[in-house]
Amino acid sequence: MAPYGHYVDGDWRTGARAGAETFESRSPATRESLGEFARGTPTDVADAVAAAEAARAEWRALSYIDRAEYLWEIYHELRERHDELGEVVSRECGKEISEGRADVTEAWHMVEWAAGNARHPHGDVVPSEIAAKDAYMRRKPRGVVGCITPWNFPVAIPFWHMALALVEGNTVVWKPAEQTPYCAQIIAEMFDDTGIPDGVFNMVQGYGDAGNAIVENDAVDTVLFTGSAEVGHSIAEKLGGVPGRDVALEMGGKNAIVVTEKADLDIAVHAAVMSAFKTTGQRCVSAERLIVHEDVYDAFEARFVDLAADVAVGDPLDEETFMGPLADADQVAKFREYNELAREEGVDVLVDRADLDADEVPEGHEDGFWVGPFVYETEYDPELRCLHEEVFGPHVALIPYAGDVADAVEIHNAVDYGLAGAIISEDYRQINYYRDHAEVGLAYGNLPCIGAEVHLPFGGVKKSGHGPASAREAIEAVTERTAWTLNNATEIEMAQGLSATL
Ligand code: UN1
Repeated sequence: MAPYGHYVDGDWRTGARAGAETFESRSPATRESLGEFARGTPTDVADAVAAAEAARAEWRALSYIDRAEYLWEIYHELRERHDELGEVVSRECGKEISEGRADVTEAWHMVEWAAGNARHPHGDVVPSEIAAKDAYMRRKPRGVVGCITPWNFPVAIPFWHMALALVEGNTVVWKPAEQTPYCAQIIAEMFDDTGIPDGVFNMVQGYGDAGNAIVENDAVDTVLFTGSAEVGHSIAEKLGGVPGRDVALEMGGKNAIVVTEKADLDIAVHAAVMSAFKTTGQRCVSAERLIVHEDVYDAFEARFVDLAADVAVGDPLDEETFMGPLADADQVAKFREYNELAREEGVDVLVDRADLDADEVPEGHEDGFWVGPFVYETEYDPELRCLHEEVFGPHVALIPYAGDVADAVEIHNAVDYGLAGAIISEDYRQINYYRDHAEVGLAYGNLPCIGAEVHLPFGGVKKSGHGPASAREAIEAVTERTAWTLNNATEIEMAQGLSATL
């Protein structure tokens, strides 16, 4: 079978222009192949950007409603094929099946929100300071939006980026993650089926060189990126100061949950397990630090450790599984490296399931990237790298604290990242203190720190982000505004009392 190709200017491109090289998608659970894909080259990206540029005028001339129609078709397809696509997600990126389905749910929620915006367009009308003038802000599409998306939400995150960008009148060039090209292929087929005008939506499969070609192409007006801090910061360096080119970055975190002495421990344990182990710790919002008051520490630790020792690792397609495999060999290597580092830094290891016993690995899945939780206890120490660097796996530190909520929040904030965090407490004063002082873009009270709602701005502060890459405020990244004033009088009257007499 010919390799799957790119979708450029309304055509599937699998021929010579697709480049000679191909790559394979393999399930992280079984290593079975999900298909062979053309590896995009900078030339493919240049063609896609040229197509997107050429399609701009026609697309922006359509009304919001007409543009949204294409997205509504995708919305219905995502809903109709929800379970089938959820299974594809689980097969390709290893998330257990309820999370595979949730990825698709999140995608249709986002499409619904963005397409729904077409019936609820934003705008600002303000009175002019001069009676005979009208003043209002007009939003216009930026032009070509480049989207670079990760493997951990292979269906939802592309729609975070693309749905609003398209409804707002931009054309799109998308480079999906090289780990999940099959999900990307299905999404591109959905766009193709809608009959969206050629060049409005383009997808080039491939690796970092293809992503980089998007970043380096001056005709791409805005780059929306979700992924590692390393890549995100390099994009920021390239585009941060370039006038006329915009960027919204959503990167990692070293997220924490504060469990105070006033916590309901049922909620605390539940929130911690969900936040640390769902998606095998591979959400950018996953918690890797649990900061627990000394008065409840022993009780919390006993319960959390029991669950971590027992949490069901297994076949992602099995409904009983809580944690699927890690995504690839690099993730496994990084996870083990940080576990080793934590040991070297002198932590007290409480659970180490990094090398699963043979009988814990599901039958027929021996080649998968299996790991279980690694949990340790340590006093807070600003020198410990394991407490400050993101691992992106089920690597969890329990950090006891004494004193009041301000002491916990100090530890919570003592990292370069600022994506997500939570407080578990029954005391509203503690909760309010956390709300006001936690240095994160997504803060939760008595909840896990995962599972954001799609209509809320998603993004971090400090080294975690730069402008929300999705939802409400992403409108800033995919549009530009004109302040428009219109004179309705027969004479000119101006602000600042400027004389308009000749
Ligand atoms: C990510 O963590 O990479 O809030 C994205 C959540 C999801 C999105 C997470 N809605 O957990």
